[in-house]
Amino acid sequence: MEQKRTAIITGASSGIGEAAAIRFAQGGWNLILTARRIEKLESLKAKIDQKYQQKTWLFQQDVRHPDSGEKLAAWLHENQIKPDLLINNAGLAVGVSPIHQGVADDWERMIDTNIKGLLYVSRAISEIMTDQGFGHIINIGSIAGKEAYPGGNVYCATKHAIDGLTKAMRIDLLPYGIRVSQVAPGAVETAFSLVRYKGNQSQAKKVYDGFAPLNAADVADALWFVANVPAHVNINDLVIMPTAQASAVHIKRETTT
Ligand code: NDP
Ligand code: 8X3
Repeated sequence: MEQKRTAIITGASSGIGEAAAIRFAQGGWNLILTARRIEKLESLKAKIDQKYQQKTWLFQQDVRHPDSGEKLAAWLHENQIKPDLLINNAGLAVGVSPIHQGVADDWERMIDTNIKGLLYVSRAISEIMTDQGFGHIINIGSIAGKEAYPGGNVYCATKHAIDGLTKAMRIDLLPYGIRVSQVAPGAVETAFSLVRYKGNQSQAKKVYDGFAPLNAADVADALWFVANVPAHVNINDLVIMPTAQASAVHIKRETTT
């Protein structure tokens, strides 16, 4: 019988991470799901366990802690789990202030989560992958990592960092046969905008007004594709956009008057 493959998905308690967990469970992969909100992960696991036969483990972590990656690696080691795939998905935008009115705490949350958190987890898991001699890392970038837009400043900078890091990680891990990919979505309707607008529902809702954004399952399907191409193929970079969005700022909205 073919060995089931195992994916680690960070930020699996909501949105794209949650949808990816469901997509990979449906495809028969074992899962290690991480996030800060363990109760959300528990209800997702209950939903997955009811429907699918694979194994799901939960690991509570705040990726901002410098030892977040090492703790996860130690847990994998204790449980003798060899990860085939790491999806670096945990991330957020906070605030839309222009640079001259920026809020240092917002900047720190984004830099600490999106850049440093991804580094801490990747450092530890890529070392496991180089030791075991196989693995694949998919970083969730963004259209914000390809372009800049008004009020996007630090969030865009963090996603540009992921764009650059993905290329650099691919070079460092080339000798070990470890694949490194980026999936970079445009507008996806999740809790993302609610977090960005600090809980303001009406501002968050406006982001998706008048057009059909991506949903989290669309991105999960793209992740599934990137993870399941033949072993000699690597998708370096997959930009996925709503049909109604041509760039970070060009969105075709239907107006209701
Ligand atoms: P959600 O807000 O729905 O999900 C974000 C996830 O990240 C949650 O599971 C959250 O879990 C986790 N997370 C946030 N901070 C931390 C932390 N410090 N430690 C661990 N986990 C954390 O948004 P999305 O699903 O949309 O976002 C997922 C990724 O996709 C992000 O990297 C985002 O930048 C990216 N993206 C989103 C787009 C969009 O339009 N929605 C477009 C392009 C990229 P918890 O709070 O439980 O810790
Ligand atoms: C999220 C998409 O356009 O808000 O990364 O930056 S956008």
